[in-house]
Parts: sequence; structure tokens; C-alpha cells
Amino acid sequence: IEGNKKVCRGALVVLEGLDRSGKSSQCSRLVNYFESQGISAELWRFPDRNTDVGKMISAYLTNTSQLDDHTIHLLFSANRWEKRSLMETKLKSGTTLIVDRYSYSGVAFSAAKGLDIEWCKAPEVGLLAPDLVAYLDIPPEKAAERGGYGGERYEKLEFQKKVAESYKALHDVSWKSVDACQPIEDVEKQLQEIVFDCVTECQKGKKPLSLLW
Ligand code: T5A
Ligand code: NA
Repeated sequence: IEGNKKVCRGALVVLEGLDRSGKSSQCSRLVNYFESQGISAELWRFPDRNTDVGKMISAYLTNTSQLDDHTIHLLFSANRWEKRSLMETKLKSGTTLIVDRYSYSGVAFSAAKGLDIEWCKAPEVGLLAPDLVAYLDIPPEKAAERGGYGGERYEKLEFQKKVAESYKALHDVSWKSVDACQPIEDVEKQLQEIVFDCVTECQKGKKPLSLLW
């Protein structure tokens, strides 16, 4: 029994929500929590602005470059594809990944511009499906009141309202909503419970990795 001990796979956990819903704050808190529990976890984020594709995305988001809506959509998707095999390796070696935005952001933001939702989903087909999507639920008006809003391309109230609508079309059984208007520590507590359960399920080895969509 000792000799063939199976490595438990890590969980693929995605946080989604409107701009300023608190994703980045909660992702780092989650990773700290799992490390304190002796569970191997890494913080990932999309867009990953460090790659060549990511640099093009970053220039677009900061309004230093202009791109056709379809082009930027495909770049966001390519940015996930360039990390796909590393993602699979990490999960299979037992590391849980806490991911700040994923394919749902890709679809929700482009669909909010008026692109066809099925067209938006197509380039994501074959990426790894999350074990859990935690949606940080906040009214667009509330998010707009938070610090730093207004800097990047999509950070405008009218657009964020449309994004909220397109997120609604993407909910499925892997989603759990958390009220993101609560104090930061309360959101943290709730997320810890939800995500911990998911990680435990994956460790039991009964849940194989699956693909989008
Ligand atoms: N995008 C992204 C696409 O169009 N397609 C794609 O495929 C992808 C992946 C970049 C943009 O790209 C779009 C979506 C985005 O518009 P980004 O780099 O993730 O996305 O954007 P950021 O500006 O880094 O992050 P966000 O604006 O999304 O903010 P977060 O991470 O949701 O929020 P956070 O944690 O930074 O908190 C924001 C502020 O609120 C406070 C924090 O202290 C901070 O000041 N705060 C709270 N205040 C009160 N109560 C709470 N519970 C709070 N939680 C946090
Ligand atoms: Na963020």
C-alpha cells in the first residue's frame, strides 16, 4: 500500500465577478489560508500580463492600443491556452489553483459588447473546466464606489451593468454565489468553507478533470 500511494489531484477554483468585486483580495486570502492548512495552493490570474500575448492585452486594457473586439477576445483566450498544459501538470501533481478570472470573464465581457455568446464560448472549448466557480456578487453601483475604479477600459458603470447580465447567462451547477457586499472578512470566511469542501472532494480522487464547456 505504501509503495503505490496515489497523488491526490489539486482543485481548480475560479473566482469571478464584476471589476472591483474583491476577487484579487479574496484570491490571495484563500491561498494564504490553504498554505496555513498545509494544502499546496497557488494563485493564478487571467489575464496573465507577463507573456507576450498578455502584454498586448495589457496595452489594450490601459487604452494604449486599439484592437477589434474579436481580436482582443481571441487574445484573452490564447492567453489561457498558453497556460493550459502547466495548469494540468500542477493540478495532477496535487497543487490547488486559485484562479482570479477565467473563461467566464472572457465570455461575459465580450458578450457585453454585443458579440454572439456561442462565438465567444467556442475558443474556450477544451480548456480545463473549473471544479468550482465562486461568483462574488455585487450590484454594479456598489462596485463602482470602491477604490481605484475608472482607470481601465471596462471600468465604466453602464458597461459593468451589461457584464452583470452576461454573467447571469453563464451560471451552472459548478457556480456558488457569495454576497460580495459583506465586510471583507465575512466574504473570506464564507469562501474558505465553500472552497475547502471542493478541495476535499478533489482529494478523494473521485472527481476526474473535465473540459469546457
Ligand atoms: N477581461 C478579463 C476580459 O475582458 N476578458 C478576459 O478573458 C479576462 C480574463 C482586467 C480586465 O479584463 C477583462 C476584465 C477586466 O475588466 P483584472 O486585471 O482582473 O481584469 O482587473 P483588476 O483591475 O486587477 O481587478 P478588478 O477590478 O477586477 O478588482 P477585484 O480583483 O475584483 O477587486 P480587488 O480585490 O482588487 O478589490 C477592489 C477594491 O475594493 C476593496 C479593495 O480593498 C480594493 O480597494 N474591497 C472591498 N471593500 C469593501 N468590502 C469588501 N468586501 C471589499 N473587498 C475588496
Ligand atoms: Na483584480
